[in-house]
Amino acid sequence: MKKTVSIIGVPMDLGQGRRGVDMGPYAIRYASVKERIERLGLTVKDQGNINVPTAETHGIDNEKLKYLPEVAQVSEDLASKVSDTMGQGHFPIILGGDHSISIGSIAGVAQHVKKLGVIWFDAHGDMNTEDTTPSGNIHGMPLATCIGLGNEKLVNIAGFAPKLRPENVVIVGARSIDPEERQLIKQHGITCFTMHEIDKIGIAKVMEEAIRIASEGTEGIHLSLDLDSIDPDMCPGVGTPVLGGVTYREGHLAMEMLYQSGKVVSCDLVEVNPILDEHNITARTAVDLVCSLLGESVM
Ligand code: 4U7
Ligand code: MN
Ligand code: MN
Ligand code: MN
Repeated sequence: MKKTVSIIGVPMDLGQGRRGVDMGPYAIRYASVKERIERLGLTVKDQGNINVPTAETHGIDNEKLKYLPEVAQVSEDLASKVSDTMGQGHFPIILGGDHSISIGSIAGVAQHVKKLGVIWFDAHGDMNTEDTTPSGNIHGMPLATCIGLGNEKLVNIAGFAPKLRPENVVIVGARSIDPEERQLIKQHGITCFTMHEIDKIGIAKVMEEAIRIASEGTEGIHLSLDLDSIDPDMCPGVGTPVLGGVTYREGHLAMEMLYQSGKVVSCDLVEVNPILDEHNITARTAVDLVCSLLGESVM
């Protein structure tokens, strides 16, 4: 595990329809993310926030790709910031903001880790494109974008594509996948462990497999943690909650196993919306989970 962690906030809400997720980075900081990680003996540098345009000052030109120019600009800025911190040998933790920010964060990480595996913890597939999206919201498209599908401007962020090979991508916790996403997941050979597999074979076996697949022929793993993967009892403050999610303990065991793998190089914490939350419990759960990812509860 690297000894220095860089925190990068992205107050992004242009990738989805519900206001408030732009305050996610502040909610996670308020939950003492820096102090908690420092207690693990790591050095933490808060790099501040990436500038994100205000929704009210921009119109929507394309109903199938809402705020495309703005999301693309933020993605470019975030990619270079993440790439800088990777270049300094840091472990970046990117605080969202909606999940569209992973387009930029993964573009930054993949410049340094040429063969990158990804574990995508999410209730959703995030595998829509402009041709399949039911909402036009870009936060439903980042995983498709990273494997090279969909709008060219998004696919080519940071000047190269694709960022990921689908054979090293694993979705965990899914329980709300659109019909066309399901087809794309199958067609491109992405592994998807839904809640069905977690219920049936248990989170330990699922994570063992997930880590194996994301590790095969790769130099590192990026964890993209959408807090709506966790059950709404512990994570009610998300824009698109779905019942029947990963429990608090299952989430922790997954993070601990990722820590033990020694393969994780970076992570996103996304979709925390303090306006929809109850006493900041979603941000607090996010901080608890990231501390487990960094080794808090493994002796
Ligand atoms: B999240 C959805 F239609 N699939 O594309 C869409 F159900 O980053 C939801 O995982 C996307 O929170 C959820 O809009 C995106 C919808
Ligand atoms: Mn504009
Ligand atoms: Mn997501
Ligand atoms: Mn989701």
